[in-house]
Amino acid sequence: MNEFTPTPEHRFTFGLWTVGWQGRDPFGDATRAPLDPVESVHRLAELGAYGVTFHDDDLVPPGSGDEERHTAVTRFRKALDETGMTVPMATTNLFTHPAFKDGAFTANDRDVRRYALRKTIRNIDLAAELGAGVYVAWGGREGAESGAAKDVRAALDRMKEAFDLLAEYVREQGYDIRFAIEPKPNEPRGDILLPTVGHALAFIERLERPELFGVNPETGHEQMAGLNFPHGIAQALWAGKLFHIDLNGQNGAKYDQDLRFGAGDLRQAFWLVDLLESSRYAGPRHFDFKPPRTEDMDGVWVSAAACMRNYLVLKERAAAFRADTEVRAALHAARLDELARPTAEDGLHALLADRSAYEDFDREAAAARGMAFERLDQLALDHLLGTR
Ligand code: 3MF
Ligand code: MG
Ligand code: MG
Repeated sequence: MNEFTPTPEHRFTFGLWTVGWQGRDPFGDATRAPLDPVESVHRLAELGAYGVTFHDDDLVPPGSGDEERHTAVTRFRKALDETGMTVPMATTNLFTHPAFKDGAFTANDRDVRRYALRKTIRNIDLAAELGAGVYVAWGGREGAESGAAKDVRAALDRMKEAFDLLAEYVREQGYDIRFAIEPKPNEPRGDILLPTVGHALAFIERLERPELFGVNPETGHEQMAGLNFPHGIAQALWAGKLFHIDLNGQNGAKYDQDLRFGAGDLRQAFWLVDLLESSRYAGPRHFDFKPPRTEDMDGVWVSAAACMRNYLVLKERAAAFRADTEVRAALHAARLDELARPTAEDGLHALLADRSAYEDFDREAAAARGMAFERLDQLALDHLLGTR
């Protein structure tokens, strides 16, 4: 046992659909057998996880009758009780069944939209029963492949209507649940609505109860759009909207790779952990990854353990970076402390009267000042590589 050994205090959680992914992709069949959620709970607990999350259909196979549903939930609860594992988040599968081919909350077909809401509400009841505080909504099928097929403004009206109804339901039931919207730019739809963290944050402000809504950003989803994930997370934190997070790995702008955390863009992973830890983000560190279909079950557990280990290694590296006296001097030289200072704490009138701010401002001297960022970034790289 050392500082890289995960324990429940680290609050690492996994979707049942991650380790349970059978490896079915658009070009190939499953390479692994189905995994019993009860086994996932036990194995993840042994590895040091804090909890699991699930879509309704991950726990209760679609088409189950009341009795099967009861059995599935009872077995799952027993596994949670035996291991002490928690369920901090749950979500709805609104993408697998062909009925959702044109979306769920924004499907052109009204009956599909009403079904999607009822399916979601049914699982919110279960989420509340299991003590989940966050309910995630990923609108994977909300989108289009062609221009006239979707009236985007009408679809956003329907999306708002759906979330307002869900908020009303949660309030009426007295559940202590908040919603986290998960953005993604594309896949499985050609273009998905609310494609980035920024779009989702703007949308939330149009809802009737914005305080009940935040975001669940995923590493690979922002990086698929070529965006800087730590920057998106920083803005979500700044807005008080980081309700949950999906950690994984992605190599640039291509299909959603869902690699284990630490694979893919390692430098962004380093800055992300630095940000989550220094901002004292208190939510679970949730992994939404897919063990590659090349792996047998041993490989699946190696991959899950590696997500947690890589987080802890990066946490140690980021702490070493922040504690290094040379780094502190480099941060000062790069004038980060100056950025933290308000631009005009003396007020608008003092700014207007300040000749040094304009008339006497030495523009050439400012232009000639180096920012010393390269030294700072090399210190970070040395810490990340373990050479400092
Ligand atoms: C797809 C995803 C989803 C969501 C999940 C809600 C299947 O790219 O990321 O995983 O995370 O539906 O949590
Ligand atoms: Mg994904
Ligand atoms: Mg996700």
